[in-house]
Amino acid sequence: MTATDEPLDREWWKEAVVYQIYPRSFNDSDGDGIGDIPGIVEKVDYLDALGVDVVWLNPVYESPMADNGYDIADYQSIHPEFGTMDDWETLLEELNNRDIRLIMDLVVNHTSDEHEWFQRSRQGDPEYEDYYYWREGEPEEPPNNWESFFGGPAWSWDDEREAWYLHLFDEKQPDLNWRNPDVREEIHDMMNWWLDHGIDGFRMDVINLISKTEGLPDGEHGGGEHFIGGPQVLDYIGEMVDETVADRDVMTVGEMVGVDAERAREYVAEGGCGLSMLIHFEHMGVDTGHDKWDLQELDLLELKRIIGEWQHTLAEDGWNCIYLGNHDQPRGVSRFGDDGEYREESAKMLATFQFTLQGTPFIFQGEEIGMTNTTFEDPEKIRDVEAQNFAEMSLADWGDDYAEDVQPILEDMSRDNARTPMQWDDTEHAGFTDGEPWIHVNENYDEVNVAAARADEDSIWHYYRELMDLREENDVFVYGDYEIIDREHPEVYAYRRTLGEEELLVVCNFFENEPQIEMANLDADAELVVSNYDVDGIPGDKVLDLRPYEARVYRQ
Ligand code: TEU
Repeated sequence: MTATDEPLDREWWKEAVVYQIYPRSFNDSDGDGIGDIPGIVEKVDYLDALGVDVVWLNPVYESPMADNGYDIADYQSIHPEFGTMDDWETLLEELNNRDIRLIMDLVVNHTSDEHEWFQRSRQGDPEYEDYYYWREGEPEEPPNNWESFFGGPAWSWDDEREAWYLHLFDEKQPDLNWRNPDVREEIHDMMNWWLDHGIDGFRMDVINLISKTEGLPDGEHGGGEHFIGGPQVLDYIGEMVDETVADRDVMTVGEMVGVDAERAREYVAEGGCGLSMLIHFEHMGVDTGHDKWDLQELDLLELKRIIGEWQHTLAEDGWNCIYLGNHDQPRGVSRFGDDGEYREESAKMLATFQFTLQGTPFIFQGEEIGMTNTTFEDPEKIRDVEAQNFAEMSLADWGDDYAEDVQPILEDMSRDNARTPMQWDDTEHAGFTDGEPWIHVNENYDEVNVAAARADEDSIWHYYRELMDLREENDVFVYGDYEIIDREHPEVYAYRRTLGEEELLVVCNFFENEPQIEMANLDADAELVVSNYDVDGIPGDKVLDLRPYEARVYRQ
């Protein structure tokens, strides 16, 4: 149903809603405390009831789990903790039976150091010696000053090969040498193998890091200018697209650090290297200072600036991915909303925001019930390698006190916040496992859980359902143009979406205050299609009085 005569550039993945599953923490079927694929199969009816169209599965491949599966030891097998290839086939089938598609995580900037390629490479096997970045030298002096995303130098010394190898992440995640055509070919083959198994695309981990400046020179700021969007990145991705997905009707989502909207066009716009959309990090910086651990007050005007830039730059061609949280970020409601008194209202406001922007919404598991950040009063609770490194560095290098300096920061920003088990009900361990969960369950599970949310018609869960129905039934939600209203308003984010004659007016109060906003273009008889509060009629002067975290969508 469209209100315009111009043909829309329709794609199924533009109209879809993606649901991200972090398998370790979703549902455990065998009592070992770790979520698994049969556990997900048990919940496909849940996904169907929620109404999502695509599942993005975080890595389930063979892995020593130094970075929870982002360190892959075999791309074409399933880690026994998660199940078997047969289990995976069953999952795909059960999802497809419910018209839900499946995209897999593709992690090819690096492998695990336990991957056979690296094992052979460190032994100097002529076929594999060039699969990674190796540099001769002295064990005391790394080849350059690049820094790992997880802290510390991006190089480790290997005693076996007696040389340095590059790892932009953990030392157990050596970077693949994409200059080597054999590496690229192996990766294309592996991708085609998965595609031939019937998947609907990939989410591509840090895919704009795969090209490094020739000679690996020293850099400023940890060397990022030599590996973020490196010299051959467009060629490598373009070739990969040509060799794998180009003739298939699938979606490709590139995860890219350090990319802005203009640069994004090179990847997702007409004439670019052919990806569907990308996960960028720009709006993840609107509440942080010099680094991710430095949490500050949300800068709403900055959020408007960034979102606006992406909405406009990719409006004509290209496409946005809209997310407020994932397995690498703290919980959206704790970070951008309020996880106390206004948890429900603010979670609904954030959902309204997410579902009314132009782009494909990505829901991270638990968001649909307003799951929150957790507590780390005991350092033993830390599971994530990045958080562990941060805590170690703070305590050892800077002499910080755990309870005073480290704990509050982890509670705001640790990736573990997103990784606590999915809260299914109010039974022990939130119904996630019969065993001991690998990571602690958030204490609020007796109140915040799926069973309670589904039983309550006013819940966040039902609100998500409503938004998904609206998006499905009204093209303007998906394809409408975006235009900001009252850009300088410090508390309210309001905008208009238009498609032909159809128009939506969206108003989101991002704070606990009770601000006013004048909506001059709001018709007296506009229809309120969704809101997180009961709303009276439209006042004659068009000045709306908003309550804490209030969100409204009008159609006219
Ligand atoms: O994340 C990329 C990435 O840049 C993050 O590591 C980010 O720097 C960090 O999480 C901010 O806290 C991807 C995966 O999503 C992440 O889980 C992996 O750890 C990482 O790549 C390495 O594969």
